Amino acid sequence: MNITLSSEAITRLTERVEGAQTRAYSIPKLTNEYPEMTADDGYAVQLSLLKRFQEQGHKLIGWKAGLTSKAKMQQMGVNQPSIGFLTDLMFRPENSVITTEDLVHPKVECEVAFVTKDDLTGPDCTAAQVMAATDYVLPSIEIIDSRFAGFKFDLPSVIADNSSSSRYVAGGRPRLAEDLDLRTLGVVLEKNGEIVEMGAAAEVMGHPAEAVAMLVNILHHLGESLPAGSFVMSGGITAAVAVNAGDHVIARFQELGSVSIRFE
Ligand code: OOG
Ligand code: MG
Repeated sequence: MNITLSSEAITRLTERVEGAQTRAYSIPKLTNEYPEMTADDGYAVQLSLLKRFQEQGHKLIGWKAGLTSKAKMQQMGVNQPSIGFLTDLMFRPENSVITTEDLVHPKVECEVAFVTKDDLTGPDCTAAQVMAATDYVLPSIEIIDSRFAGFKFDLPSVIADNSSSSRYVAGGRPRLAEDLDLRTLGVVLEKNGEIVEMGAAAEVMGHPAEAVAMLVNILHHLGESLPAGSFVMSGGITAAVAVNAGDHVIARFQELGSVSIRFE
């Protein structure tokens, strides 16, 4: 790990990100104050945030990979993937209503989610190992919400902000991964009845299981592994779409059914 921040700075930044996440206000990106900050510094803040949430009773449900498709990297101007943690308090049931007052400037993404049945560990985890350890896959919508002003950030800052994680919804029809061709699996994203994005899951690193393998290898770098029973989101297939109060979003996945969510 290439850590340049002092432990005092990590604590300060953890508190700053926690305040912005829990009270929904935007802050300048962290590299304005710490220009030398590295991606590993970002992970040090992210893991300290996770520890804080766990001390408050939040349960770790799994992890998500982010910036795993060209569409997402181009949209955000960051050319490397990142990961973030997912807790029970961030989960929302299918068809439920998400309050935008609790969020800064939410966007939605359609992602293939994996539920694992065996432990996975890096540093050399492969997509084949991920497929073998997968119990089932299911369609999901991630609601991301950068806490940085203008939704603009760089890699160290976005990692510290838990890779913009805020809410996630899963549902549709869970399927065995081996029964599907996860590369050619299509998705259409509709907002208020209009198609706003579409793509195939191969947009995510050629195969979404590659993104999960990469996530496991980053976890190893952080001294962690992925236990059996984890819920993992593999990253937005298309660009993310901004949503406001009153919007209704539905992600229609080939083979996996659809997932929908409303905003108020
Ligand atoms: C970072 C999170 C990206 C994804 O699926 O690519 C992400 C961001 O774009 O704010 O969750
Ligand atoms: Mg995402």
